[in-house]
Amino acid sequence: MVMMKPHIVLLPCPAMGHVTPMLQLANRLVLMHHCHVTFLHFTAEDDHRPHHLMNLPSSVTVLPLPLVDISALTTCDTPLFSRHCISVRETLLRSLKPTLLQHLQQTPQAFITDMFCTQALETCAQLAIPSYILFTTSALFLSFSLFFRDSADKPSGEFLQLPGGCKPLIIRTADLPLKYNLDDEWYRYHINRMPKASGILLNTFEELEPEPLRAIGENSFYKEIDTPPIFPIGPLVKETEPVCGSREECIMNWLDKQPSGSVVLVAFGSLGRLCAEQISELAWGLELSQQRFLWVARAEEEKDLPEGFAERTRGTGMVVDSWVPQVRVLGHVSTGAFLSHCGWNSVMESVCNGVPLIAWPLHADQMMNATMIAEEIGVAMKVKVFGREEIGRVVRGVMEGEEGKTVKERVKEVKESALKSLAKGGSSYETLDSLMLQCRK
Ligand code: BUP
Repeated sequence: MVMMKPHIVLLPCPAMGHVTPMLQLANRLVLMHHCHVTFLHFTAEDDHRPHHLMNLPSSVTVLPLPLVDISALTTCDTPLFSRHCISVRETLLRSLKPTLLQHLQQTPQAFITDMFCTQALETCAQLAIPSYILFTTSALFLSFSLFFRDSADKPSGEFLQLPGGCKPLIIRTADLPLKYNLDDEWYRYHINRMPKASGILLNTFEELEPEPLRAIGENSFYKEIDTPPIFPIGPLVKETEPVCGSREECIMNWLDKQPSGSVVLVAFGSLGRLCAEQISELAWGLELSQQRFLWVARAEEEKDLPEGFAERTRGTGMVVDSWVPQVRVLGHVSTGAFLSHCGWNSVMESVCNGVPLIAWPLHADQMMNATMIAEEIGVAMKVKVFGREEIGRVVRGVMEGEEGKTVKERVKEVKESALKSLAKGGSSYETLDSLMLQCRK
């Protein structure tokens, strides 16, 4: 009997850290789970297919959703995240249903929306399409978000306990987002809408976060607040990445000339910005560590580098302006560690390439990610006190110290379990496969 290919529609939020895992999910659904995929994407110009969509399998249908003008709904005081959320909301309210009605001949078997595009859940209900959410950070952060979704007060005390699986999940209050989760009406809005979905897909895997996953899946607390079933299907990480243009070629050529495992990649994600003092301390810290480095800085940050830094580190360090092919750099034999803000994609990419992390979280989920990967999973060392001595000590510790050896061994083990989980028979592969089987019915 010939089985029909399930048709899955994907909707990523327009931000690099959200589009990347959704693209990877599209690849996996087509290449490994025999699905037909329609990939919606927000665009400023409706006839333009952005560069990052070029690597999708040719069978994927790409549909643009032109972003609507929201100038009448915002003022110059509207925070950036709210502006972003309003623009997504207005576009979805006006364009999603007509776009689906115009382009889809038959009802798809499932619609997977980003965690920050939950307005799509109503459209799916109106069109009788089963809808799922892709949550793009850790299961631990999901459990925290669900637990505190109705709470108005920041918890006091050094630690807080979340309902667990076998044991409670313990979180440091110091690791809560600075702009506390629950102060942010948009974050709370999307988290509160999760029960409307048929399931939540997570960019993590069973072997990496067994306790948080068990907690959300089994603890009665989460059932009582109508948390839908969860599906850990990660890591959703690019397997290859092209080198684009002479600037990137030059970076890769420099890496080719460095000794194996000798370079620390330093990068703070698509949104991370350091202040002048942080730039200066980081530069001094890297010098003190006496390690080779490849530092992704912004043009405006480079002016805050200490005087003479470029001359003193010539040959051993490279500061590059704005962007590197991060996955490719992490996969390069010369890369020995990753000093990172611990955005969840960066964590997953580092782990999948067997590269230990030096954790310097900045905001949002990053503090919780950093503590978990350093203290629970053991693939990172954390910069605990801000300052050049500590940065130098931790960087050197990971690259050369005894503790670094343990972290390096552990990250190789976790890399193996990540690869296993994605292969046929592995936990993430089978979870996604059985979800697709369920969708076919
Ligand atoms: Br910087 C940089 N090249 O030079 P995260 C980042 N990236 O490919 P964020 C590059 O951006 P959220 C660079 O590989 C990763 O896929 C990197 O995502 C890529 O952090 C992505 O790590 C960054 O999740 O997103 O950007 O802060 O706020 O969603 O955590």
